[in-house]
Amino acid sequence: MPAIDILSVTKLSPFLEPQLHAAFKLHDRLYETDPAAFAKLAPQIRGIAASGESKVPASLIAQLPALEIISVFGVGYDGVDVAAAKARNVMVTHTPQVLNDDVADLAIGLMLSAARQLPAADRYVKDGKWTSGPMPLARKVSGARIGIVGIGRIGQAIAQRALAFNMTVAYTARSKRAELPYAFYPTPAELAANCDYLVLITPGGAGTNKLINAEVLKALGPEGILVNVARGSVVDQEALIHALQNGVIAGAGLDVFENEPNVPEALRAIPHVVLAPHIGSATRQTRQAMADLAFNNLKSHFDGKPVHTPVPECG
Ligand code: 8YV
Repeated sequence: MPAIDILSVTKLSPFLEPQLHAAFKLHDRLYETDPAAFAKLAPQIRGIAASGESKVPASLIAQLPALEIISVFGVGYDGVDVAAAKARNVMVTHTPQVLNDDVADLAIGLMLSAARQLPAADRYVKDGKWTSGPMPLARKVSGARIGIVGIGRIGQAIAQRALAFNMTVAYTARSKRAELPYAFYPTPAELAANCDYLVLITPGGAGTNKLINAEVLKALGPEGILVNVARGSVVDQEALIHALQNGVIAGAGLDVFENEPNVPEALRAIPHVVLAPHIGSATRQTRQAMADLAFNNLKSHFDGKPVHTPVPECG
């Protein structure tokens, strides 16, 4: 059987790349490095390996007449034009479930870090400032109110952890989930007005673009802290910077940004924000599990078997 040509559209995880190399003929971002070679090869490409941050627009799909499957290494697939893929009968898969714990752990970590000012505390000791007096007092987390924007698999994992901190849990989502024991608010602004920590874990894409705007931040208020482990696109970043600079909200813990990996100097200069470089799923254990799932989706497809985790639109 001739080798199956797969195009990667991202720098692949070291857990995934060797598996793909062993099973397929892998072409790494050829359209960027060698457009002429890509034009020649394009008619043969049968699969795409992408990541959660990858862009797979309709224009790329249109250049690949033999494309059968797009395998995303990540739960989020907002960069993939799923409608264009479906119109061509191209399967799209992702890696749900296996990263729930890691992303939920990081959300709690960022909430604690921003509230208790852990990076500043670390610098305080290392810079020898402790001998001149104590640090300013921080903000309590246990017993406070957490508001979760998006109550899917990861949102529920965050809620579970928050319960262990005796927090009151509320959420907003497209619709109320009757089976969940948490208070539902129909809009992010209403949720923000009724919580101390607003945690974002809703999918990216057009439906949630700049969902968290100046109005929502104002509702969160000067004691409120924003945590984003979703997508940078969910927040109006300019409005957030303005809110942080002017005390509209108290602080933030951010793992995702509008134009990664570029983070504006204005945001980096604010002392009461804690920033992370999109590491929600970045543990060895989880990245291995994601790689196995992303690989097995491709393998099963080309073995003529059903894929393991299609995106809901293709399920
Ligand atoms: C990335 C993510 O996919 O799962 C997601 O949606 O954003 C991440 O897990 C990961 O960083 C690989 O690029």
